Amino acid sequence: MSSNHPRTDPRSLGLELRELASGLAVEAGELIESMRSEVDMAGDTKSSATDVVTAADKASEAFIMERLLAARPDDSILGEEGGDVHGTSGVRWLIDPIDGTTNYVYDIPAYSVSIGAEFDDEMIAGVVYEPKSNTCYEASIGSGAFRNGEPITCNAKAELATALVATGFGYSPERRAGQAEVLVSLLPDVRDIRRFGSAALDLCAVADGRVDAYYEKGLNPWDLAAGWLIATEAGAIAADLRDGPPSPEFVLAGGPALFELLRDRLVALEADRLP
Ligand code: LIP
Repeated sequence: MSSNHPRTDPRSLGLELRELASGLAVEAGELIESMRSEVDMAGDTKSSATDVVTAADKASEAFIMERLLAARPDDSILGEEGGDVHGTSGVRWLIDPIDGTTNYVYDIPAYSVSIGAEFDDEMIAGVVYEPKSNTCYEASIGSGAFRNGEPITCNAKAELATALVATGFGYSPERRAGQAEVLVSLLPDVRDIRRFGSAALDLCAVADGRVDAYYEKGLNPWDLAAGWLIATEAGAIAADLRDGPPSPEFVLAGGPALFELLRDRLVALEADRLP
């Protein structure tokens, strides 16, 4: 990757941005927990009747953006709830103010605040904070992945038959029908499936070995940003099915041996070719 900012060391900048993001993710987590009494089950919806957004999503994103720009006014920011700031520093923040909003609305303890940072288009820092369990996952490029400060590594599983695989489903009925067909074909081949409802936490579960792999089609950049780096810094491979980086087209993450096995199976099922 050729940098537009040659004098900047991504590794040291990553450490600096990780520290900034981890403090903000915890404070944003405290904010959304303080707003629990305001949760409206109906809420507003976005891409479909099941794609909910709450006042807490919006408040969390506004809080994180305000604090990031106060600390680093020349950075760019992309947020799930409309945050869109163009800066000149080469750093771009990707914010999912509540990843797993449906779980937040139903008070199911599997939602997170996800903050990722790119430098010259390369992920260099990521933090995923789960407020219910007060668990903070974080990573910066070349410096490893951590859960509450303890180093984490992915599993080295090398067979499908005993692999515990996480996945998720989109909001459009057409895509969900295709994802269900893939799931029906894959389920007999693996140990079991888990659907936690937060892509960021799915990727962190790969990073600390609580699942062996995770795949999903149709995520947004903010869903992926931080968890992807945390998984790769924990030794996992995270990519699409066609030798490219994770994208809204597809993400598959797992230990190297299992990644190859699952990638071949998902390619055969054309899991990334769904509507
Ligand atoms: C969610 C993702 C999850 C996916 C859900 C939803 P949100 O993000 O984290 O993996 O399966 O459909 O997209 O919308 O809660 O921020």
